[in-house]
Amino acid sequence: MGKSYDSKDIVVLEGLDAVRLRPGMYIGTTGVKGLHHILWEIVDNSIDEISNGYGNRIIITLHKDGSASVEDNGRGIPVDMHPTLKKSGVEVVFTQLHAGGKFNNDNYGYSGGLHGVGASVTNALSEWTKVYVCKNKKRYFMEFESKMGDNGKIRSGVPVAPLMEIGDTTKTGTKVTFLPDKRVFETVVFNADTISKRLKELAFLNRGVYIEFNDERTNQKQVFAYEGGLKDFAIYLNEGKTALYKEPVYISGESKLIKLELAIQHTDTYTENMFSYVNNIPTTEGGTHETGFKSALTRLMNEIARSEGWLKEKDANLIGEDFREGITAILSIKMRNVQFEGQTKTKLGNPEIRPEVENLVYNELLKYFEQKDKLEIAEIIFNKAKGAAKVREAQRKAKDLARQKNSVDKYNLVGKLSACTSRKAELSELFIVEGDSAGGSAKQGRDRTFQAILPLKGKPLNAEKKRLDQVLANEEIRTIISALETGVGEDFNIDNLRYHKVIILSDADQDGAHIRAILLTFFFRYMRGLITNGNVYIGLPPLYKVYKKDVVEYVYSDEELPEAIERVGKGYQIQRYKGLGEMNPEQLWETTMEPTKRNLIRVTIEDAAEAEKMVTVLMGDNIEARKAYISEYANFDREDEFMSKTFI
Ligand code: TSJ
Repeated sequence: MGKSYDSKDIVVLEGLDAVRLRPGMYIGTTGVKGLHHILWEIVDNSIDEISNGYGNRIIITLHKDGSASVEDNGRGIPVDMHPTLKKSGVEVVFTQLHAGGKFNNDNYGYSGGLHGVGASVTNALSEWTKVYVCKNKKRYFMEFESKMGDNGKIRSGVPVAPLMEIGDTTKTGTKVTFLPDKRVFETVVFNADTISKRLKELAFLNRGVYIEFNDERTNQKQVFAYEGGLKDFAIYLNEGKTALYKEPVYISGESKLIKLELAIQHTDTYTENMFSYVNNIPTTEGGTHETGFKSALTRLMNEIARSEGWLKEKDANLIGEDFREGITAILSIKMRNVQFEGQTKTKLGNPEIRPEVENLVYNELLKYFEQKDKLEIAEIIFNKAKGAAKVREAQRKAKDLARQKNSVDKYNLVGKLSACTSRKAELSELFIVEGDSAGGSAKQGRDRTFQAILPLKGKPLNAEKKRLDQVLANEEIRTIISALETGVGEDFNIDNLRYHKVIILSDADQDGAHIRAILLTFFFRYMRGLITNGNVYIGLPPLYKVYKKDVVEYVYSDEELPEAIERVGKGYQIQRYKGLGEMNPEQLWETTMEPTKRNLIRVTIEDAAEAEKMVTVLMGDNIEARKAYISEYANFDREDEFMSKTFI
């Protein structure tokens, strides 16, 4: 061994020592994940060799002593001397720390060149590494070890001896065995399930590769080999589901920057199963390649649908999600200079890849569907998407309505509705009271345990001839809807009624009658169940108060007035109420709200229909009908015929 060898060696060794000093920098963690990482560093090299077209089999073996072997039938790691480093290719691969060899930044190319990436990291974190190469009709061997140096520090991955020729062979290939260092890892026990799962994935991703997995600890052997590659992957992922077409769609292609493969198969399910890979690494967070694929699929499918007449001119394009309902898609690209982003560094960030993938997928997929009998697959996919679009549209409508209802629920009520304390709907009453001042008296006079008060400011709008959304837009109406909790229109559900008595309390004048009519019209049209179920009442305030000292009688109609005067007797006084607002809270309670004394009229469906007719005429566009109605029913008072005379 010459001096120059030694001095160069020191530089290299310092490099590997850095790996042992900060393993996290190179393998992320020294936990069980890091342990497997150093295995994958080796496996990846074999996969690379094979996906470049050299060899077709890999054998992974876990030995009883805790070591692991990876063997392939590729060309074998170069054994010739590196002209400047004056070392064999094998030694360079295992002792030279690759520049930028940081964790999860596997920037190696996909077609030849930078083999051996990561092998030095595995070597640095192993107690020993043994390398066998079959090449040039010869067998070669080299061994490395990490052992205590004179300075008391461990020297990592030091060659035990230079590469040696140890025999003859007709085969080619590489076999690497390494023992993960107990002084580095928290655990040195490989997990067969983890390895088996990843090997299976690698076998799907690399069509034609034969991967054998031997666990000598348990004497278990598994073989993964898929002639169909990604196609088989899609079929495997869709096992147990009903595929909408038997053969997965499969395309592959190459551009300046990437090599690409894609398999898709739709099932009768509704979720999107997208799996993407860059250089065999899963990109679970997606990235620019996925985006490119999705754009291509959406654009192409819409274009085919138009040219085939599946989408008519008046039809809107379907959206991406429609075409991906029930899809199982596997996208695998190979590229250089990968930039990973995202929370877990599993998202492809390279912006230049998006158009590259989009164009490739668009062109290849177009070619695919142009083949004999393949257009019907496009049609199946389109029909599935059309179903998705229909559901999407229906859901949007339902959501809009729910949102509207929701806003009705939350809107306006603060400070307006004075709720009652009881949650028992059968016992609860809602007074809809005309005017703020009467509303105020009602709030003070009520029995708050079961009586809720909702004052109405102005006239609520005319419910006639208005579409539901316009009706809902009215503040007063929204307040009523939200207070009742039944929903409105198609959503009306009497079971959710919050108050079993809904009592309209308006003045005994024309305006009051009008407000009643409008409210009844609204209930008639949009909450009819409220009326047919007998929950709507008209509250009757007294017309007169006849009194003398401590004798008081309230009179609710002109007919009753003479009898009342007689009962009170000589020296009586009469007060005529013009509106609810003239009564103080106690009087309102006593005359109109107190259940044993008040007069309520239960509104019948005929009453409501009549009210609607009146409102229709009075507030509609037909001026002639309006005039005729007014001249016939000029006097609006409580005797209006839309009210039944049923007192309760
Ligand atoms: F990780 C590793 F480097 F230690 C490793 C590499 C481990 C294993 C199990 C296999 C391999 C490996 C490397 N398999 N095949 C190769 N091939 C090459 O390194 C190679 C062979 C020939 C040529 C050439 O240009 O002739 C180039 C390369 C990179």
